[in-house]
Amino acid sequence: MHQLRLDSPRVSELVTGVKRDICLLDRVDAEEHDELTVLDISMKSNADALARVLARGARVQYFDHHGAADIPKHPALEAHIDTDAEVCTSLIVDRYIGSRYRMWAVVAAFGDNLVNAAVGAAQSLGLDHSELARLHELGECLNYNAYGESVEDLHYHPSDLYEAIAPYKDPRHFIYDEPVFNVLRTAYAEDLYRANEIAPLYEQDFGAVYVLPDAAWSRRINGVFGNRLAQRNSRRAHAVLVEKADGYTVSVRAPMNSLKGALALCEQFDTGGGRAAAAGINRLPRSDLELFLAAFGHSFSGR
Ligand SMILES: [Mn+2]
Repeated sequence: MHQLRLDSPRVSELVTGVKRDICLLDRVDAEEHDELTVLDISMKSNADALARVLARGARVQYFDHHGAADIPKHPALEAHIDTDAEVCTSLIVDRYIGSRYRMWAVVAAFGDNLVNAAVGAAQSLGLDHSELARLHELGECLNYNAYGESVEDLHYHPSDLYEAIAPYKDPRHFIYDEPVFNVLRTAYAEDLYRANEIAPLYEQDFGAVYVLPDAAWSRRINGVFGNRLAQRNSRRAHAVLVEKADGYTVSVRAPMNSLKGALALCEQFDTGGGRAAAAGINRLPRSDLELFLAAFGHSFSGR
């Protein structure tokens, strides 16, 4: 959205939330002639709400990289959907606006753990190694701030974070001029340190499963912790579970060298969804833990 608004500024109402809060269109009370810009939430999860706002006479511009099922044919819907595993929403927007704010697209691609795609997109920018490393770190920090059960778990409300970023055309200036980056970087390092202290619950050559305790830091770090594990061991699949009162939330990362199998695993459970490379289960009952471990083994052992 930052790229789009830099390219064509407009006054709008921002509807956002934590990463798992994906049914954002449900919260939009659209009227005729309203213009909606929808980013990075699956059309599948928002299908009913999308049909509703279109029926009310709103126009919708939709950018996303999640599995879409059926894209409705409607004259007021402009859909930019690309489910390629090496593409994220920021790169779809980059394409749409003619790469005018490529550096921010690179930051976001790093945030989505699409390291190769980010480095590839950065090629034309002529950055040196340390600048690229800084953008990588910024992407991870911004992505890290999206993870939590509710916004209370986060360091910044996502809309406040957007307001902080909004004036900056160049992410390098944001890094040096705003305290946000340092706050997030420090907090991120602390959370990651705690996660790294935890031994896996299940570990095989082909994958490992970790369980983090019921705490705000676990809910913040589990996604990026999963990305870190995936980067450290690219032939392994990883699942990171976070305990909650009645069970677990689950995030699964497919092996980086195949980017496949995460969605197929998670879809076997009622509240599972996501993409082939990175998927999750919103609520895994405690009694289903053994079932999940078995399904994880079946999915990734190659047997
Ligand atoms: Mn995304």
